[in-house]
Amino acid sequence: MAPELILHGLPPSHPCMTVAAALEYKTLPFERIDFTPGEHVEKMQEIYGEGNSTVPGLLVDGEPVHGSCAILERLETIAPEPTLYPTPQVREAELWGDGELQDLGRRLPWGALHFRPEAMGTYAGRDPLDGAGTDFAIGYVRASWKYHKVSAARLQEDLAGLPAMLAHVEQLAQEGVIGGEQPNAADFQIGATIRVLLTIGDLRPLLAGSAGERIALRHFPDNPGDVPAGAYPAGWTPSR
Ligand SMILES: N[C@@H](CCC(=O)N[C@@H](CS)C(=O)NCC(=O)O)C(=O)O
Repeated sequence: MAPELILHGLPPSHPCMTVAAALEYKTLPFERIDFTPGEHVEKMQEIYGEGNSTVPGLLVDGEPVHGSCAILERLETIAPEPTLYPTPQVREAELWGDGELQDLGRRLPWGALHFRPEAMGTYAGRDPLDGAGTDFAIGYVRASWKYHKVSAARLQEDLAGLPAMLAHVEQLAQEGVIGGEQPNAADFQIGATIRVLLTIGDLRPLLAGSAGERIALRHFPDNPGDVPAGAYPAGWTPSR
């Protein structure tokens, strides 16, 4: 009998998208509980232990498993087929996606929203914010820059480093590690981050036609968020 699975998340979280996609791929029924940003810190630590304040977390028959990679590994023991780890290279690519690429899915959208705060409403699936909403968003984005350690200097560096990251994704696809007919842990991990990057209009030309874009849209066709092109300062977005 399948264990009871409860996924704890935050609504706009790409590692939560990764876990939800893996659960669905393995056709494991689960309940999802989304916390309100802010309250999640205390609630997650209550369930997953001191220091484990980030999402996702998964309760497996009440046993806490914290972090997207640990959760996917655990899912593999619950339901070995279809496998998430067909080769050791997939695990390596998944860990790269978690350790190197994933942070860009936080810093680049928050970075863009500083310049287009009215677009924050689109990440909740709504229209761009009105004046009062934008006032709120300006404060929220400022706090998020601090929390996620975004600075203009770091944003510029992240953007400059993006082509190399995307080249690695392309190489993984060429080697057949990701982007195959059967999805795997690395597809779900890398694809979720690229899907978030696709919400940023400035980055869409860079991603157009890439393996990352194809993988992201295949596994995460509908994802809210749209920051219109022209958000980042001129000359910061790398060209193809
Ligand atoms: N690499 C970890 C990172 C998790 C992570 O940083 N999650 C973000 C959401 S995308 C989060 O919980 N942010 C709120 C916070 O850091 O308190 C994983 O994949 O589980």
